[in-house]
Amino acid sequence: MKIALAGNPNSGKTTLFNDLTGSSQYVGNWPGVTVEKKEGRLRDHEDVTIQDLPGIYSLSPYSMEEVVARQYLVNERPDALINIVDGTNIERNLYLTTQLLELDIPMVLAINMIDLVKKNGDVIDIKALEKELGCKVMPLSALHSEGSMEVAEAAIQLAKMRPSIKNPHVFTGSVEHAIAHIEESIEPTVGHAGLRWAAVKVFERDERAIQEMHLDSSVLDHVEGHIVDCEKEMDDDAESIITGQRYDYIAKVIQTCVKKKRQKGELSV
Ligand code: GDP
Ligand code: K
Ligand code: MG
Repeated sequence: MKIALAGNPNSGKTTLFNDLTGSSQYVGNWPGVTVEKKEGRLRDHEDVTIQDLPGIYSLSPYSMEEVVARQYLVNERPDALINIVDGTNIERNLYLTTQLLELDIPMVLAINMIDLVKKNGDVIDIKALEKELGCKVMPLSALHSEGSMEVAEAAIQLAKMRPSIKNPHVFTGSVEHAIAHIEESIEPTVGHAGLRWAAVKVFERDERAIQEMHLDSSVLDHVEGHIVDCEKEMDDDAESIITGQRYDYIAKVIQTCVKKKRQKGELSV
């Protein structure tokens, strides 16, 4: 069984990876690029490999790290994902989370640095986050080895049960409408696994991702009509629509699930 570790830089990926694998690590490079590839065996689990992915902020192909991570996730489809986020910086970290959820790979969202979150007096409502995002959410303090094995065990369980991720409605009606049309058009070629991920990429006109889907030009021409309609309605370009709505969605989730202790000097309203 293969479990991949994904997260922003400095979210604690290396700390968690070391905690989970101990000394059973193999370090190399991803094929063709000088991005480090680390793999290890999960402690006390002969049959579970932990695959460390490069630290990334999104699955857009703007850096070699992002390309490596998304090619691995899309093509290899690990049995489960641990998405580690920095709990003290959760709003920024959730951008990647919304993209990972679209892949429909069983996923545990591990809210790391929970020791610091508590020390700051902030409260993250784990259950509310689970409800909003539709995936398993767990607190973690990788540095203190609190919750690491629990997160890994939860990922193993999900890999065995393979529950389908119920994607939250991240986008507005007209965007979801276009995405639904795209899903229908590309499913015969792309298949069911990661269909929503692929549809969003087609909507964004992500050339590299589209190239790898090997879609017929007639399919692309057909969906282009839906994309243009949506852009006209929203008076914005498709890629900006997706990015902007992800941020809006995350802001709403944070408002519901995170209570920040007021800073000194801040007015209560
Ligand atoms: P990576 O870039 O995602 O691999 O992050 P690292 O594992 O290198 O961690 C970044 C920094 O956060 C390091 O200084 C870690 O010691 C620290 N760190 C990681 N996990 C925790 C945690 O649970 N609590 C605290 N307080 N610090 C942590
Ligand atoms: K680091
Ligand atoms: Mg690291």
